[in-house]
Amino acid sequence: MSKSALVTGITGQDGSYLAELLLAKGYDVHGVVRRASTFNRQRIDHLRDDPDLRSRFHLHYGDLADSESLTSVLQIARPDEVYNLAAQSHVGISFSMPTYTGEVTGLGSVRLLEAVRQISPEARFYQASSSELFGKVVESPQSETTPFHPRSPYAVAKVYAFWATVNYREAYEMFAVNGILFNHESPRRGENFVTRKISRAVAEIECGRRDFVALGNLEARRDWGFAGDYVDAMWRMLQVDAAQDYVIGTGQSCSVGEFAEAAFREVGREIDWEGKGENRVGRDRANGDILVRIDRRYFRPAEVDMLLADPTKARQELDWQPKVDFAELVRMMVAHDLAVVRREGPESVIPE
Ligand code: NAP
Ligand code: G4F
Repeated sequence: MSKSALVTGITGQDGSYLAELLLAKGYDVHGVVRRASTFNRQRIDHLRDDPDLRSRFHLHYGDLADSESLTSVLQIARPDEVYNLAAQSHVGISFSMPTYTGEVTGLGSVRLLEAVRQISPEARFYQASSSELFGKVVESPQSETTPFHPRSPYAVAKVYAFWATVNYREAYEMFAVNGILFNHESPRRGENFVTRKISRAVAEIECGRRDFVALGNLEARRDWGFAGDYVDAMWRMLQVDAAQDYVIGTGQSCSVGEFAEAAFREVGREIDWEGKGENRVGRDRANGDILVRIDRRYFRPAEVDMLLADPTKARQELDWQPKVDFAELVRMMVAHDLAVVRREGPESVIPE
C-alpha cells in the first residue's frame, strides 16, 4: 500500500517542492488550496498536467481559517503524514496584518492539529516552524536548545504554533514535530522576499527594464539555503522512531548586501558601496551607475539582525546535509530570472 500525505500550503514555494518529493517516493499527495478569484497554482501545474502523476495528486479546497474545511479534507484523504506549510509567511507584511497573521499562522495550526487529533490521530504531523522564533538571538549559532525571542507578529504566531505542536505531542501522544527551518530560497521563492526580489531585479536591470533595486536593511544576516534540500529534511523528520524537533540550516550566514553583490556578480557587475543610512547606494564599478538604493518602506518596526543555524542534530540523527551551497543558490536564482525576463514582454516588470 502506498503512503498518503496531506500538504497545506501546497501552492507555495515549499509545498511545490515537497509535493514533487513525495510523488517521486510513490505517495498519494493531497493538497489544500485556498479559493481565490484567480487560479494561483503555477508552482504545481506541472504535477497536475503529468499523466503519470495525476492519479496520485489531489487538490481540495480548504483554509486554515476554517476548521470544517480541514476536517472534511482529512476525512477524504485519511493521510499517514500531514505537513502544515500554510501560513501568512511574510514577516514584513505581518506588521501590517497582525491579527490575520495570528489567525492563520498561529491559530490555523491549532485548527489543523485538532482536526488531525479527531480524524487521523495516528497520522504523523509536521509543523513548519521558523528560525524567526530565535529573533533577537541570545546565542549564536542557534540550535534546538536556544531560547526564543520573537520580533514580529509572524514570529509571535509561529511561537504559538510551535508550542501547540509540542503540546499535542505531550498531551495526546501524537507524532507531532517542529522543523525549525532557517531561510530557504529558490527560483520559486515569492517575489517580495528579499533574495527573489534581488535576483529578479538583477535580471530586469540586465535586460534594460529597470535602473536599480530599492531595498531596506542591507546589514541583516541570514542563513540561506535551497528549498529543495529543506523539504527532504521535513520528510526525514517524519520517518524517525520518536517525534522530536530539529533545526535545519546551512551553518553559514551572509548579509542582504552580500547577497546583492553575489547576484550582480552573476551578470558581471561588481558593486561599490558608498554613503550611510538611507543615503547608502550601490554603484556599478564599471560605469558608476546606481544599481541599489535604500527605501524606508522596506525597514521593519523591529528587525532580526542575524540568524545562523547549528544543524548538528539533523546531520547526526536525520543524516541530512544541504547539497546546494550559497554560490550555487544565487547562480540558480539569477539564471532562472534572466530566462524568465527574456521570455516575457518588455513591459513586464514586477511591481514593488
Ligand atoms: P509561501 O511560499 O508563502 O507559501 C505559503 C502557502 O500557504 C501558500 O500555499 C499559501 O496559499 C498558503 N496559505 C496562506 N494562507 C492560507 C490559509 N489561510 N489557508 C490555507 N493556505 C494558506 O511560504 P514558503 O516559503 O513555502 O514556506 C512554507 C512554510 O514554512 C510557511 O509556513 C512559512 O512560514 C514556513 N517557513 C518558511 C521558511 C522559508 O525560508 N521559506 C523558513 C521557515 C519557515 P496561496 O498560494 O493561496 O497564497
Ligand atoms: O526575505 P525576507 O523578507 O525574509 P525573512 O524576514 O528572513 O523571513 C523569511 O524567512 C523566515 C525564516 O527565518 C521565514 F520564517 C519567513 O516565513 C520568511 O520565509 O527578509 C530577509 C531580510 C530581513 O532582514 C529584511 O529586513 O532582508 C531584509 N530586507 C532588506 N530589504 C528586505 C528588503 N526584505 C524584503 N522582503 N524586502 C526588501 O526590500
